[in-house]
Amino acid sequence: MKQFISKINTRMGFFFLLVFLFWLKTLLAYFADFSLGVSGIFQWFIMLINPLAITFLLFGIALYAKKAKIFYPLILLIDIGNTVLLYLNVIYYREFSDFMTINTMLGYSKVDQGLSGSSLALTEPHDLLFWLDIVIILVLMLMRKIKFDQNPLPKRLGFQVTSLSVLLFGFNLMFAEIDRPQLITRTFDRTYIVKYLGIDAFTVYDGAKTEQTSKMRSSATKSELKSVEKYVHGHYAKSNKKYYGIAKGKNVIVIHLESFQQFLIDDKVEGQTVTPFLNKIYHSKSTYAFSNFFHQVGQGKTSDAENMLETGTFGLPEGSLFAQLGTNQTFQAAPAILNQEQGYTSAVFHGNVASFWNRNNVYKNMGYQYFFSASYYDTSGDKSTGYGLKDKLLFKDSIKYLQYLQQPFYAKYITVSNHFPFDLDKEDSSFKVPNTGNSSVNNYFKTANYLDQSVKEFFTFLKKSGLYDNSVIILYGDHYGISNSDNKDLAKTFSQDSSHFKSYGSDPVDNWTDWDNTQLQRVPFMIHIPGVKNGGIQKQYGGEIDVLPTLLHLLGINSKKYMQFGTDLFSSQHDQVVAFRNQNYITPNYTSISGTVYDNNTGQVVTPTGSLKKQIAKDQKKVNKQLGMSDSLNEKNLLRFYTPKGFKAVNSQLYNYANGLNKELAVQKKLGLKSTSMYSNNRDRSLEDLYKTDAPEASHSKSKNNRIQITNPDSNSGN
Ligand code: GP9
Ligand code: MN
Repeated sequence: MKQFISKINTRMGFFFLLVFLFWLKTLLAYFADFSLGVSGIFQWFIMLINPLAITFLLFGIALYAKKAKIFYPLILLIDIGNTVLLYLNVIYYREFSDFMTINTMLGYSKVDQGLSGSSLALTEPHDLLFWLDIVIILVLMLMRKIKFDQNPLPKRLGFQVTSLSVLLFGFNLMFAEIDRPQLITRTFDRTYIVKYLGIDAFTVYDGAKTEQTSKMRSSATKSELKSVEKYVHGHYAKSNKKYYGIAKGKNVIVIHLESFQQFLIDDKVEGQTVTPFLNKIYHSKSTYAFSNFFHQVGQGKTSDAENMLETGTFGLPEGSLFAQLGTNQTFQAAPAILNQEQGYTSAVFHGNVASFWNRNNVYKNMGYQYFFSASYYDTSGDKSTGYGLKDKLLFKDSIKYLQYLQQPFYAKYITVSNHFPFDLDKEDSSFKVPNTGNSSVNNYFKTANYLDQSVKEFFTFLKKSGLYDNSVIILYGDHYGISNSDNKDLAKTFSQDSSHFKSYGSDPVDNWTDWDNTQLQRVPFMIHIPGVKNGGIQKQYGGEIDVLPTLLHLLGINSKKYMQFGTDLFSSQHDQVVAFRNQNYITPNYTSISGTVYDNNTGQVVTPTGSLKKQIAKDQKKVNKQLGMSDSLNEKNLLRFYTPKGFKAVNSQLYNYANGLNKELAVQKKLGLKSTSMYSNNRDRSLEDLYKTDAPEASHSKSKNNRIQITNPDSNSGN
């Protein structure tokens, strides 16, 4: 003990003591207050070390102080400051199941109300431990048990500790990237940043992002809006009379087919049809199915696809718009447009946590009335995979909420089971997978088949319940499942269905090119309108950016006054130059990849001359302009300067996604006989029993363990 006292009576001893105690209280917060969803030894190891690097770095600043009367107060101030940040996050997390952003701290957040008086009511007995060490040390100092060590430390020591902490942080980042690739570039959930890098790193990261965003926004001017307006109106494609309003007043059900690529449609492997039901929908006379439709996502992946379909604007050049800008972004999105133009109710059904991709905040800014995320379902035990509730259960368990939605409604289902690395429990599928030597490629076919089965079960319910007849069902793939680096392994399956893959040539595996990679970026886009007889395969080239103007025109809403960067796919003026987020592009005739041009008829590289050269340059200029204008609008949040005629800006404060069921029931009760919910139309009887599934988990009772960490940022107001 004596030895310990003498040690902490040296500056280095005191330094290590404070670092150790701060590390301990951070772990206390990790274990007692945050739900970081840690699984596996490696994640535990990363979580245990992640407070160290920045604590050494911050506390190490005091080591540069020569005088004791500077060193001690400084290191204590740093300790107190860091403890305040940690403790504020603990309280904030108890209220919002989320971490405090700089904007929230500064009270700039449009959505997060920030800490309120009632937050203090959220204190807990163990909170004392966050402050006890500081109090004890101050008392011991006052009692001169801990004395100031007047001996200055060697100058280089401060520098050594700083370099050590930078090195340590480098390792921490490397371990994090190993376990969760693209953690920083694809910040899909703040919880992951804290789990892998700690609260301090999260706050610094968020600060840098906020600074970057506010710089861009503060310099934004109305004139920049003018040039975007000019571009959008010049690019607008007039609707096609033949299709305008044909789905007016129908419910809109959007089914997001996770990581589902077009090549799966009609594909056979190991003698099995991979997606028999979706093939049937694809070829149905009631479906407008697009065979040359491409995803246009960037690093935001699903969230980029959602952004394009909901707003008609692209994702960001880097990172995710939802995660980076979503909390304070002005949106003029489908839920609000359909509600204001035609009184639609709106809801999202998704089996993952509400905070993933910052959806909880983004949907409020979009005007979504309901968000039934993971906390609304039993996701325990084998009912979920890493990304949330299995698709068959999502569709089935959603009925208890769907049946109370007032019609017409705009409802989106975001499936997750067909997600990299395409794991599925044995009990869920007996599909025979090919052997390409690449397990994620092999399993992709199994999860795609599982998704196909789950959509089939849902359609069966739609028909039985009668919802089918007064709905338009949109099905789309959000982005590739198989990445370019695995495409050669995928190509090994092409010979099993060579006619289906004839455009890839006789020996695709050995002659694989970037052109082949680009052709595989097609995703399904199907507009299924029961009762329509003139459906069929649509060959016009297009992408996710074109969906919203296409849908609005089908519903009889003119999209001209809205800032959207795509064009109606049915319009004779539709723009068939499809931009990819990285400025590559494809047209019916050519594919341009980093300036190399391929002829789509042959798949071969061409050297453009004369008029072709001009055309290629013109198309590239067009692509860069389209992306540039969208980025200007989003990065500078220019929609805050623009209100479409008759459109009322969304007030996100009006939305809270807790208690969704009670809210539906309250609306239904208030409307009484005027209620248009399925339940009311079914003479106030539930339709849940109509739903049939062969999901083995459906009969499994709730279990303690859970593959996803359930949080609902709005839950403290009850769910
Ligand atoms: C997460 C899910 C998948 O909730 O939507 O997102 P992704 O990883 O595909 O972007
Ligand atoms: Mn996705």
